[in-house]
Amino acid sequence: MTAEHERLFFALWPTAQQQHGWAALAQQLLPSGNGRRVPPQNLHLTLLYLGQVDPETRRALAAKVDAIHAPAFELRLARFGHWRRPQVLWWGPHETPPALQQLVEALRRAARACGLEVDTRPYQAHLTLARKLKRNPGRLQAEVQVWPVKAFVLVRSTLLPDGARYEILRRWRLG
Ligand code: 3AM
Repeated sequence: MTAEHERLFFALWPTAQQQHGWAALAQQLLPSGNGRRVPPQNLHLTLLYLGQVDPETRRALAAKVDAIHAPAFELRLARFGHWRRPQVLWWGPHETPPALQQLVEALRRAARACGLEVDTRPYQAHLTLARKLKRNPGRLQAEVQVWPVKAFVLVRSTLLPDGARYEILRRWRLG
């Protein structure tokens, strides 16, 4: 790895208004002291984590992604989940919309074609609300949020002492 490598991932990025509303909801649902809530500006739904990518691979990947034609879709954030091992509280749909599943598969194929090692596990759509939970938050409920998804983004992640900083590098429209 060289200094030119960047830590990248593809994601669905909510509007600032959605991010603030959802962060406020997480604050209501999760008592302080149980984990670290994701700050509003960092809330996102990961499509594909790429890891460290060099500039040439990034260019080749962007060209492949330019050729993906995928429809817009609606995502219904309807259930909360707690993963014990990564100590994460997440929000997601009951079922992954087929258009989202196909988009993730197309991104995985594009990344693999560029020589990147990608997750082969079944895709599980989730928006992480809090990390490092000390205990199971129990059953949580909120009004279903319908998220009209019209684009996806490529994001650079920089790990800083007080958490991750995310920068959107590119955006692709859906539909
Ligand atoms: O959307 P979530 O929070 O699930 O956990 C990281 C975050 O996912 C994940 O990539 C997303 C954007 O940072 N991530 C970080 N390191 C990872 C790794 N080595 C990873 N996912 C898979 N493998």
